[in-house]
Amino acid sequence: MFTHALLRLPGDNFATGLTQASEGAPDPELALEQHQRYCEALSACGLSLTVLPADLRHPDGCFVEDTALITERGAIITRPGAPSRRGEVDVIDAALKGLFAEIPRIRAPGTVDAGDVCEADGHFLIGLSARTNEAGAEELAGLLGDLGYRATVLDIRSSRELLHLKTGISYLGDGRMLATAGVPRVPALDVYEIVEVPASERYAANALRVNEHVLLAAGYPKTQAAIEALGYEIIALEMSEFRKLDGGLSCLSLRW
Ligand code: CIR
Repeated sequence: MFTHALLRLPGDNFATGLTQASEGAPDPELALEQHQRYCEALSACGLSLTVLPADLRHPDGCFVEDTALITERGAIITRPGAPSRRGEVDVIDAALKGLFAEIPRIRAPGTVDAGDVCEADGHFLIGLSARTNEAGAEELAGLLGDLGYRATVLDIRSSRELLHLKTGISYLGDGRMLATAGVPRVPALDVYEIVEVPASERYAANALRVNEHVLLAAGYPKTQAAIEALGYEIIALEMSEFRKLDGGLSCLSLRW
């Protein structure tokens, strides 16, 4: 059960964030509106929110999920793979201090974007990607091991369309994993009931189970129907401006 979330507002220079998408520049005002709806959805799920102000030094700063991994047993500060995003961690570290006991950090040369980390009931799947390197994945697996968790590393570097592991999979709970065809079907995934996201809707694979609801990007009817058929209640959210910067729905918050 989640009770809290930490978020950061997108700033006026949001459109200068990193992207490989070719969908045009995002509109910062519309991004702010969509962020507001996202905050309302988390509140409707029962979470208390801390919303940090935008920081113009970090146009990607609203994608807070990449900067820390929060588990029931402790938090870990990452070392983002993109050099322009490294400084984002300091304000997140400061915001989490006092809430979690000792907060270790991933150290150089390791890099980890926590968008590459998918937790499924205490088992952590860590994607090796263009952002998360082997040293980072190993260090993270060790830190999770210290907390008593199991971690498995999956290499997604050949799946070019996946920025992060969670671009392609999301754990719905109850043994169910939402997944696109682009994700390598490694043995570690065999234990889950796979809920397929068609290639035409692959952006919808980054969904977020929050307590009794599933937050899903709006405009992906097949994925929405497949999740609803399993009995979940969906809150559909417009994500167009974040999608233009390769940002998924989960990356806009840290939850605990
Ligand atoms: C980036 O390229 O780092 C940002 N524009 C998007 C990060 C999205 N993060 C995520 O999906 N976890």
